[in-house]
Amino acid sequence: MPFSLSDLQYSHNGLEPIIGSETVRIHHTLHHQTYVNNLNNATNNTYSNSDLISVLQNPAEINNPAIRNNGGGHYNHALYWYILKPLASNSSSSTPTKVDPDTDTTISSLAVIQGLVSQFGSLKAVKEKMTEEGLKRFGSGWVWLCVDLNNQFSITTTPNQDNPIMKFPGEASNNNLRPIIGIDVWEHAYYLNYQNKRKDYLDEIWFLLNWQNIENIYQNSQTLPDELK
Ligand code: MN3
Repeated sequence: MPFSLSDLQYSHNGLEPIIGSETVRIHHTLHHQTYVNNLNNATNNTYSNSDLISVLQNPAEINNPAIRNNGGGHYNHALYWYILKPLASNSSSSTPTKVDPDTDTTISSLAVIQGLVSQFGSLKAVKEKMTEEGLKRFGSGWVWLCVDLNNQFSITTTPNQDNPIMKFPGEASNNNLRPIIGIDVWEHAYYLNYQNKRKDYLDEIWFLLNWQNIENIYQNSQTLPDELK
């Protein structure tokens, strides 16, 4: 079976009010689907989702711009959908509640939370650094929270649909960075809700993070989100 688009684990309106239904629908069924289709065309339908990491780490494949752009697009978006979730609904109100992860006792025992707090001091400090980096990324790209082989975290950005997994021709190593959070800062990810206000989008998406799924990636020696297995 060639590369394929996985279903979302929530409905198109599941990320409201932070990311609207129309944005999720267009982003998933049109943008992400197009990366998948173009990646299959560029690789003659010879690979499936479980091959994606090895394709991204094969310099001979990444040397082809169609594979670099669409392979990155497929992986990046699969991770993005996986690490987001709907806001918790409040039983006493129909309005979902935004919970500050720094005060959320349901996630405080997760290894990823304890590691981040140990290295950065608080999750707020992680958020501020990711927001700062996301604002510095000129044009389209992604901001990443990665972990290395020594369980050290780092925050970085890449242009277009590149990501820290890719191994480029002539590159000795990709530093073995494994993304555990990827935030899309292309305008198509936020324009309908936030127009030019990328900072507001970066501030708000923090409340949508699915820390249990981020923990799954952090604890797993693999890089692939469950959706791609
Ligand atoms: Mn996108």
